[in-house]
Amino acid sequence: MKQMFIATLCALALPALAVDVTVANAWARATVPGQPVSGAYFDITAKTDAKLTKVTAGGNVGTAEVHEMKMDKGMMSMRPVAALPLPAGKTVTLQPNGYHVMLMDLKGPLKSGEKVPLVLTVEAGGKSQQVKLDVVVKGQ
Ligand SMILES: [Cu+2]
Repeated sequence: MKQMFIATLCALALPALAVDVTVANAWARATVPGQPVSGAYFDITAKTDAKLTKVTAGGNVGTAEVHEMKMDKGMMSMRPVAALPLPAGKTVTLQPNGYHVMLMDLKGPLKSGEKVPLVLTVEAGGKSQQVKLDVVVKGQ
């Protein structure tokens, strides 16, 4: 346990990594009481080839996953993706009916105007970097 703690500190003490990532237009969909899931969306651009490998969320969100929507035998279905590719210089848009961040195990409603903190893990060249942002909750 102690070793793990030290390893974490060392990771944080590393100089800023080369992954240059920009996130814009972040929002999440408001929910009604009792609704267990929602989605978060944003535009993400990496300067070098990278991939989004993990998302964690705070606030009322229990679990967050990167999902993709796909047509499967004529039906739209979604599934978690292990890594979302971020080609160098190309803006990847997470949106309803496309790639999205699934917000699950909600502990309470996401209310319009509130903010949900997200931490994105972006990997490039064997290194990873965390990007923190707040997504604004918007009405249905
Ligand atoms: Cu989903």
